[in-house]
Amino acid sequence: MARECNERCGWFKMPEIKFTKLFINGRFVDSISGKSFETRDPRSGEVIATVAEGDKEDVDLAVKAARKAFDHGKWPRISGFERGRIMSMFADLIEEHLEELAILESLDAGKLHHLCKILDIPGSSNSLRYFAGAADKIHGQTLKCSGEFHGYTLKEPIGVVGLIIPWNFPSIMFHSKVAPALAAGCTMIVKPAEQTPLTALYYAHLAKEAGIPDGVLNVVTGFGPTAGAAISSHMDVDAISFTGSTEVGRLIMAAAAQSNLKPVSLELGGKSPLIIFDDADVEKAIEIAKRAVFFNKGEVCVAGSRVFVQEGIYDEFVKKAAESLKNWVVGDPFDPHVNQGPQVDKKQFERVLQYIESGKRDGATLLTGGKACGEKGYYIEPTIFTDVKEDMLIAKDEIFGPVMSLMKFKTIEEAIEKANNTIYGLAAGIVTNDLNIANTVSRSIRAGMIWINCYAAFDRNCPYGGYKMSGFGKDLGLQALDKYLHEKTVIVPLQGSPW
Ligand code: TXE
Repeated sequence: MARECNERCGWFKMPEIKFTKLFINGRFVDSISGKSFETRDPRSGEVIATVAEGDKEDVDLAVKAARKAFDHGKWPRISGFERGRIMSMFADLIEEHLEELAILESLDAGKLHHLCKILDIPGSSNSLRYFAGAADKIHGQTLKCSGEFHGYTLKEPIGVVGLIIPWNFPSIMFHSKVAPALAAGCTMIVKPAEQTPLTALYYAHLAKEAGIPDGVLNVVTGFGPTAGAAISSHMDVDAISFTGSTEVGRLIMAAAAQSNLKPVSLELGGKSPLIIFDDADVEKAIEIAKRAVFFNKGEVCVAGSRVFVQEGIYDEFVKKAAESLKNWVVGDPFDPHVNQGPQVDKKQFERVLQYIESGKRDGATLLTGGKACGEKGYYIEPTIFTDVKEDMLIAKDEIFGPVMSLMKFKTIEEAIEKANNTIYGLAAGIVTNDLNIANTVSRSIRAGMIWINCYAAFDRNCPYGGYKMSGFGKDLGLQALDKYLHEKTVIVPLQGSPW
C-alpha cells in the first residue's frame, strides 16, 4: 500500500479550490445563514474545503431564480438546436478542465484518479453531448382522431426541476440529470451530496462560462434534511429526480405528495444478484464478480453483491477468487497501481465494517478481508464471505462497500428464485455460455438492468432504472428526457366539422 505518498510523488498537483459558495441566479453567494460545512478527504479524514451550507431560505431564492428563468427567460424558448449548441460548449469546457475536475472528484469521493480521467469526467461531458444532440429532436405525435378533428401532442419542458444527487458518482450523476433537463428546456436546482460538493460547484461555473443563462442551473450545497427536504417539499418545484437511498426516496415521495403532487423519479438502492453457471470460464467469472462487487469500492447502486455460483464450479470459484485478491491493492486512489480507494466518509466506513461484523456474527465464513486497513483514512479490505444464508443481513441489505456474499445453487429455477428474493430490483448479472440459460434467466429476473457475461457496463444510449424498491423512472437513454417533459394534447376541428 503506497498510502502516504501522494502529491509529493507527482501523482497530482493540488488545485486551488475556487468554488465553495452556493450558485444562485448566475452568481456564487454565501448562504443566508452564513453557515458552512467541511468536505473531507477520505484518504485521511482531513478537511479539503469549507463549503456554504444552504438551507430552506437559500432554496427559496434558487427556486425563485429558476422560476423566473423558466417563466420569462430564454432557455425554454430558444430552439432545441441552440440549447444543444450551448450544451456542447459546456461539454467542451469540461474537457478543457478535465485534469482539475478529475483531481477534485478523486479527492472528494476517494475514487480512483485514473478512472475519473477516463470515465467519470469524460462520461459527464459525453452525457451533455448526447442530450445536446437530442435537444432539437423532441417531438410530439400526430394523432388520428375519430370524427372531424385533427389531434397532436406537444412536448413541453416540465418546468423547474429539483435534482438531488448522491456521492458515489458525483459528476456522472450530476450530468445524467442536468443534461436531459437542460435539453428539455427546464430550469433547475441541483443539490449535490454533502460528502462531495466540489465538482458540482465547478460545473456551475463552467455552465455560466458556456452561456447557460442565469437562473437556469442553480446549485445549492447543504444537507439532506434541510436543503434537500426544502426542494422536495417546495410548492414551486415542478418535478424531482432523485438518486440515493431507498429510505430517503420514500421521504421525497411523501414530501412531493404532501406539497404540490410533483412527479418524482427515484433511482434507489439495490442488492443485485450475479449468477454464475457451471459452464462458465471460472477465471473470467471471477473477474466479472470482482467488477460487480469491488468496482468503486463497492459504492455502486448496481453492485452485484449477492454472487450465486452453481455447485459444479463452486469450490473452484471460492479457491481461485481468494487467490485472485492476493494482488489487489487497496490504497491512495491517486496511485495508478491501486485497485481500490477509501470509502467516501467515516459514516460509510463504519457502516460497512458493521455489516462485516454482522456477517461474522451470523455465521458466514470469512474467506478474505474482513477489516479496515491503513493507519488513517477509510480503507477496507476487499471482503468475501462464503456459506452465506439468504436471511443474513449481509445477503439482504445494501452494504455499499467491498463485501461479496457467495452462495451456492443447484438448478436454474433455484437461481431465479433466489435472485428474485429481494425487495430490490435494480440490476442482475448472468455468466454462462448457454444462450438458452441466458435468455431464460434474463427474462425471469425482476430488475431493470441485466448484464450477460459482463457487469456494470453502461452506455448513455441504454436506459437505466429500477424495479420494485429500487425506484422508477430512467436515467440515461432518450427515455431520460421524459422525466423533464410534459406531453400536451391539442385537438382542433377540421373544416366541415359541426364545431
Ligand atoms: O444516502 P442519502 P446516504 C444508499 C447506500 C448508502 C445509503 C446511505 O446504501 O450506504 O444509501 O447513504 C439527500 N430530503 N445509497 O445517507 O441520505 C442527501 O443530502 C431530500 C445508494 O448518503 O439517500 C444526498 O444529496 N434529500 C445510492 C442524497 O439525498 C435528502 C447512492 C443521497 O443521500 C434527504 C447513495 C431528505 N430528507 C446512497 N436526506 C444509489 N442509488 O446509488 C438526504 N438527502
